[in-house]
This record gives sequence, structure tokens and C-alpha cells, in this order.
Amino acid sequence: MSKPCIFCEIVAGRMDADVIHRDDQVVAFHDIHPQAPTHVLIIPRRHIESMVDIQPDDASLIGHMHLTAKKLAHELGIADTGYRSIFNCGRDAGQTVWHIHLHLMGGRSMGWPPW
Ligand code: D5M
Repeated sequence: MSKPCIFCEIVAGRMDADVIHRDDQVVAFHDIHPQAPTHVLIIPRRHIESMVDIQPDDASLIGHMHLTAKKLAHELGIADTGYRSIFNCGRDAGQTVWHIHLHLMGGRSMGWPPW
């Protein structure tokens, strides 16, 4: 039997996470391996494996994820100094969890490009 998706388990409340936002479309929680002083993941309630799988009908969901990132950036105090929001898509981009998630990172100065 294949292992359940850990992010679906968090959405269902069967796995603990430091959740800071829930609504009818998304859940947001602190990343367990933070790469910045503030590092939050925003995930859709619906399982979508990767950004390569999104469809035109998902446009409002993806927009809502970005608007949620903006709202949380204000609430977490990183909107004024700046933040990065990233989807890693596929192996070469470093995607390790196969349920799409928008990384919201801030609280330090960041370099470019991200190696
Ligand atoms: O990012 C996957 C991210 O997911 C990575 O930064 C760790 C984080 N992660 C993995 N499991 C958990 C749980 N259980 N809680 C919180 N954060 C988690 P990627 O873009 O796929 O490399």
C-alpha cells in the first residue's frame, strides 16, 4: 500500500503541524526545516502533485495561494522588508513533497540566483 501524502494528512488533521491559517481552499503552517527566520508553507486542501499538473481551472486557487502569502506576510511582519514566495516544481527544482506548496520566506536578506 502506498504511503499517505503527509500534506493531505495535515489538511485532514491526522498529522500535527504548526498551523497559522485555514480556510475553505488552503492551509498554512510553519515549515519544519526553516530556511529563513520566517518560513511558512501554503498548501491547497485538494491534492495536486506538482505545479506541472495545474490546469486552467486551478487559476483562482493559485491566485488565492499568493493572496494568502501576502496576507500572512503582513501578519508575520515581513511584508515591509520583503519576502520570497516559491513553488519548487519537480526533481531538479528540489521538490521533495509531492503535494504543491507555496514557500513563504522572509526575515533575512536573500541572494539570487537560489542555487
Ligand atoms: O519543500 C518541502 C518542504 O516541506 C521542506 O521545506 C520541509 C517541509 N516539510 C516536510 N514535512 C513537513 C511537515 N510534516 N511539517 C512541516 N513542514 C514539512 P520542497 O519544495 O518539496 O523541497
